[in-house]
Amino acid sequence: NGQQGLTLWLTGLSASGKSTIAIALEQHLLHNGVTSYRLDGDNIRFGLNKDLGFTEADRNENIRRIGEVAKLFADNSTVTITSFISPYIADRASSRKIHEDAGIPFIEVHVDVPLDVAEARDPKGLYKKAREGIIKDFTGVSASAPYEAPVNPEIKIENDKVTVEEAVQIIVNYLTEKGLV
Ligand code: GGZ
Repeated sequence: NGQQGLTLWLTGLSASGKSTIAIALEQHLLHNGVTSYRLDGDNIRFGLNKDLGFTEADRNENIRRIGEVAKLFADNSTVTITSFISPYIADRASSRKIHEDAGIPFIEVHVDVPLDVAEARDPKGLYKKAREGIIKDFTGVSASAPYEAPVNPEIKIENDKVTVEEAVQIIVNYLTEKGLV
């Protein structure tokens, strides 16, 4: 495997479409012979990070551990795709730093939709529960849980304006242009 390992760090609100893009991107890469691995809530928050909730401190630790794990996968020549809200600029910057200190590319991908679009989608009814006060500390809804949008991400996908296939193509085009795949 002569592939250069790297991390594609997806960030965005709940229901912005991160997981859908991550799954389609992983499939695309695997079909093209690129070893890829996806880290998401299903394989991290129910395992390694099952001791963590959604306070600011727990999210900081969630993202810290995910950044370290992503770096290990990428260090083993894998195109690693992380799919977490990762709402804090400082935490994403820390993940970037541990990658860049190891000479591993870190590509921040803002999966951007307006809050009202994410809230209208509400596939799991979580926004509704957050508005009702049943879920506390809900990103974008609760004052305690802001989403700090990336200021200068490598890639920004306006995910209320493109299809999944187009989103994948935007990311693949970036990787190709940079000579990373
Ligand atoms: C945000 C929450 C919360 C709260 C449960 N705030 O849309 P989902 O359901 O499938 O994805 C969300 C996921 C967010 O976990 P992350 O590990 O990505 O968050 S972070 O990066 O901020 O640590 C949502 C669900 O968990 N969920 N409670 N209070 N999202």
